[in-house]
Amino acid sequence: GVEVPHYPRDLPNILITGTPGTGKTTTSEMVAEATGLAHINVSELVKIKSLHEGLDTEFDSYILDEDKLIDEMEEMMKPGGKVVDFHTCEIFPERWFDLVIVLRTDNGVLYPRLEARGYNAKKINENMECEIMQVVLEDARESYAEQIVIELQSNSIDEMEENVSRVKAWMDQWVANNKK
Ligand code: DAT
Repeated sequence: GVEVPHYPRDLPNILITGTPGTGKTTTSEMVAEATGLAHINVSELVKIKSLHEGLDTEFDSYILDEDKLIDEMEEMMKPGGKVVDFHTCEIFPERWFDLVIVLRTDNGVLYPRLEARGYNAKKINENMECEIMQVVLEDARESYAEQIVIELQSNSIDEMEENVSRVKAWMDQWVANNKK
């Protein structure tokens, strides 16, 4: 059969995804702090490296150049040890990730977070609908092995701290299981 290239990793790669405002960046920074993994904020990377085809003025967001983004990230992902933060999960190669966290936030909590960001009404509505329809969770379940996709509630600071502890515990276990 065809041999699929596989790059063994000394450390895992974790994807933290979810609708904008669910707490990906804050949680990822805390996970990086707690575990020593390197945080890759994909939205920032897209902006800094111009991995886009300009601005979608209607939604006030960048039109992603997926091929450029994947090329840019491939070498970073190979050795492992990354916590990747992005609102879209189905564009990445499945083999990159050992754990996929989908953050979830209740409507009444998410709405004011999006408002506080100064998003326009169209962008708020788009993101609220995304969360209500569980778009990211369903995309994650379609794109990755069932057992690596974990849904976590992110409504409060307590929940966020609990989520960070869970990811840290998961990582310690991964490292113990993968010791050479
Ligand atoms: P994202 O990266 O998913 O867009 P963020 O980390 O920038 O989200 O968080 C958006 C805002 O909401 C920010 O002001 C921090 C706050 N926040 C996020 N998760 C939270 C939580 N679980 N409890 C309280 N506040 C939270």
